[in-house]
Amino acid sequence: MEYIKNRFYEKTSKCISEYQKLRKEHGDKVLTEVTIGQVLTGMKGIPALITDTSKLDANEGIRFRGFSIPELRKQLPRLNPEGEPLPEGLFYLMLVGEIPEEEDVINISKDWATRAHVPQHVFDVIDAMPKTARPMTQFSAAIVAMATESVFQKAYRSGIHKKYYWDFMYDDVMNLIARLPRIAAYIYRRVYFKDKHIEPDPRLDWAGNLAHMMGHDSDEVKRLMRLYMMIHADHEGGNVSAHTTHLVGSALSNPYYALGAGMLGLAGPLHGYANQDVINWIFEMLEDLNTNEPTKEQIEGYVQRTLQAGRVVPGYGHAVLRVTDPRFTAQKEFADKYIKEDKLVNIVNTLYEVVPPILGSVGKISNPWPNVDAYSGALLYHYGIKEHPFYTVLFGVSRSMGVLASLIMDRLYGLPIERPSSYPLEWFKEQANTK
Ligand code: FAM
Repeated sequence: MEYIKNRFYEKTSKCISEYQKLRKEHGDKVLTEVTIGQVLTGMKGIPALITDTSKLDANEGIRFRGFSIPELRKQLPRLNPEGEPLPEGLFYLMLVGEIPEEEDVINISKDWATRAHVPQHVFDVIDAMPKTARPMTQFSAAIVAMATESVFQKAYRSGIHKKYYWDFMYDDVMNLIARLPRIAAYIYRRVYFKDKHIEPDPRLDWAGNLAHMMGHDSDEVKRLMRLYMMIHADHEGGNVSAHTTHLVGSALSNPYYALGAGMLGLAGPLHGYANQDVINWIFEMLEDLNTNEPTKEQIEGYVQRTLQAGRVVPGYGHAVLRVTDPRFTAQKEFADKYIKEDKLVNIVNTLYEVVPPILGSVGKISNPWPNVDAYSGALLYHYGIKEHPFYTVLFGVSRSMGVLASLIMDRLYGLPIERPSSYPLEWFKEQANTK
C-alpha cells in the first residue's frame, strides 16, 4: 500500500518548507504572554506545540483536521450504513488531511492485517510478568519490547539522511498500530480467560478484529469497538499521552519507545485510568449505599461525600473543555440507540443530571461537565467486557493512531529536540515581585 505513504508525502511535503520559512522569517514574532499562573497550573493555554492531526476547542470539543465527531460519524466510510465508521478512515484523515474514499479505508485495513504479526519474544515478555501485573504495565512493556523491530532505529544507526527519517518512521508506525490489537487481546485473554487465546481473523477490520480476538463477536460489540477506537484516537497535542509521545520522539527515540512512554502517561488516574476509575467509583457507591438502583438523592449525597473526602469525581472535568465532551455525547447516542435497559447505563445517565450542578457550585472547578471516560465503561460493561482494569488498554490502542500519525509529521517537519526552560521556585517569587 505504498500509495498511502506517497499520498501523505504529496499532501504534506509542502509543509516542510512552510515550517522552515516560519522558523527563519518569523522566529521573533511574539505569540502570547505567559503568566505565572499558567506555569504553575500545568502550562495550560500556552501555545507551545505543533500538532496537525486535531484541535480541541473549549466550547465545541475535538475536531480532527477540522471535522467534529458528529460530522465524522456521518462522513467517514463504514462497512454497513447502520454501523459506525471504520477508525482506519480517521487515521487516514489525520495523516493525509482529507476524508478518504471507501477504497482507501479498506486498503489501510488490509495493510494493517498484513503487518499484524507480533514477534514471539513480545508474548514471552508479557508471559514473564505475573498475571496480577496491571494490564497497562503489560501493554507498555510489550510495546517497548517490540522496539527490536524498529526500522527507523536501524536506518538511523546506518546513517541515513535526516530528510528520510519520516519514511522509516511511517513503516514503524504502520507496523506498530497494526500489532496493538493483537497485543491488547493477548493480555486480555491471558489475564481474564486463562490464556485461551483467539487467533486474529485477517478478513476483519482493525477494530472488529480486536473485538473478535477478545472473544466478542457480535455485530453490536464490533460497532461499539469501532466507535470507541474512533473517539479516543486524538485530543490535540498537549494531553499527557500525546505530549509524552511527541517529547520522547523529539530525542529521535524510536516510536516503540515514544509510544511506550506515552502509554505510561495514559495509565495515570487523571488521564486514561479515569475510565476504570469511573466504574470503580460507581461500584464503591453501590456498595456504600447497599443498592444496585440508587435514587437521584442517594447519588447526590455520595457525590458530595466524595468531594468532602478530598477526592475527584472521575469522568468529570477537563483541562481544556468547558462543555459536555462530544465523545461523551457520541457514546450516549450509541447507548440510546442500542441499549433499552441497563442499570449501570441508567446510573451514568443520572450522574449526568446530578454531578454538573454540584461541581459547578464548588467554585474552583473549571469544567463541571462529563468527559469521555464518564460513559465508556458502562457501555463496555453492558456488552460483557466487565474487566475494568483492562479499559485503559483499549484507550491506548485507539490513542496510538493520533499520537503516531503526529510522530510521522514531527519527523517530516524535522522538529528539533524539545527543551523548555525550568527555574527554581525562588525565581518565580522574584518575578512576582518585579514590576
Ligand atoms: N472532581 C473534583 N474536583 C475536581 C474535578 C472533579 N471531577 N475536576 C477538577 N477538580 C478540582 C481539581 O482537583 C483542582 O483542585 P485543587 O485546586 O484543589 O488542586 C480544581 O478543581 C481545579 O482544577 P481544574 O482547573 O478544573 O482542572 P485541571 O485542569 O487541573 O484538571 C482534570 C483536569 C481532568 C485532571 C480534572 O478535572 C480531574 O481530575 N477530573 C477527574 C479525573 C478525570 O476524569 N480525568 C480524565 C480526563 C480525561 F479527559 C482523559 O484524559 N481521559
